[in-house]
Amino acid sequence: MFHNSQLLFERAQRFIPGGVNSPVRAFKSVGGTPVFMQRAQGAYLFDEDGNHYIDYIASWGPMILGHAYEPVVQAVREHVLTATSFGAPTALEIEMAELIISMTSNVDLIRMVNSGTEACMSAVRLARGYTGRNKIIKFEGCYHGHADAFLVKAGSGLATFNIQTVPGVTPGVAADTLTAPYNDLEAVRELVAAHPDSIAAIIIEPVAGNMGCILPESGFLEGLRQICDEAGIVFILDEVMTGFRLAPGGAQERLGIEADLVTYGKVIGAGLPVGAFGGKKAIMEHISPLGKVYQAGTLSGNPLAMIAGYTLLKTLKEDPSIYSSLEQKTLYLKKGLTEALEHSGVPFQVNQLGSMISVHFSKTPVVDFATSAASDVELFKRFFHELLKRGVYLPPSAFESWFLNNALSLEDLDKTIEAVRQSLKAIA
Ligand code: HOZ
Repeated sequence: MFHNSQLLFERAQRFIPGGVNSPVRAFKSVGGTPVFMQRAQGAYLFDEDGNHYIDYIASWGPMILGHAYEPVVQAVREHVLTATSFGAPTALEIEMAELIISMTSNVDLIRMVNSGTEACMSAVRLARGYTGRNKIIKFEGCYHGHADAFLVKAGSGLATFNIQTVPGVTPGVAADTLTAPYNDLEAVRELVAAHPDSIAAIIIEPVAGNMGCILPESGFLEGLRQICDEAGIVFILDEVMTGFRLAPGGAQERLGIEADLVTYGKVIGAGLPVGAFGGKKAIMEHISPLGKVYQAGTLSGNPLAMIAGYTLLKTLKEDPSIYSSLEQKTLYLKKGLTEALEHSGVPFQVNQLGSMISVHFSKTPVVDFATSAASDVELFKRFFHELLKRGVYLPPSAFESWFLNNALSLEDLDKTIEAVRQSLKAIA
């Protein structure tokens, strides 16, 4: 079934560390051979062995309307003939910035970068430059990309591979990153009290997607907002996963919360490499060339990435019914999953908001990294492989959110639910 993938993986490992260009893809935590993909269309992935899968990763978020969404493909096709990169300003970058700003209530200025990592790294540098302070607070199990400052008690691949401290991150950098459990306001208050006038920023995924999907408890984000206001701390929402996914205005709109700086990635590039950070003018004006906080990039604002992202975002802005459709599909899946899981008798939790959802095999509610890590990861591995065999592609880790795309049909969801039933029977 995976013959060609196996051959490709063997070959890949000769030239690429671990055979992959991003660790979670290696299937190391679920075992087996990573599936090498050949093409994707709508809700489906097609691999190198002629198998196809219903996709619940959506490239880890970007493909919100499904793969090869025709208007994006068309726009990229047209633009590639004009230039692939100028390294000079273009009118399209203004269109993109105007569109993003029109979709958010509190972004006055926005700077395009090439990835979510770059966006978060730059936002933290800006917060430090703006406040003149060094420390940041992040949350255990949250992942803001692989910049040094974030690789402390991080989620995603670090949770997947149980990497507690990362060689290469200097003790000095790590000491400037303070951590608190997700949903624990009191822990944040204590950190702020213990480090007066030293904390530049609090950065958080407003809905965590890198330890499975974890929702903020009522009042948690509002509490952080208040702490930031009281202590002069820059509040950064990492909307790399949630931006333009939970609502046209992201988690800020969906949850009614406003940050000082926001970071974007994934959906903003429609599958091309894009990130962005933006926010209040008074802070953003400290970025070079207006201010001295330096940040730059040869491919930033790349015309192909801009036209892809612009075309997708415009569709999302003009047709908000996409969000209700996505939510209905996700709720339908949630109901089917819940019934199948209840029937199987395994302990489970299904966390969901909008089109983000995940299953933890656990008796106790999953509200932070400790409760996520306490779930039955061995069972998840078997569940993952049984579903893969049945043509359903989940994230190959218990510590990642699933992302639905709007190309999924009710038939796809029914097939998935049936595959879940059969998989649970097989692993019982
Ligand atoms: N950072 C992604 C998971 N949260 C994984 C990216 C990838 O492997 O493509």
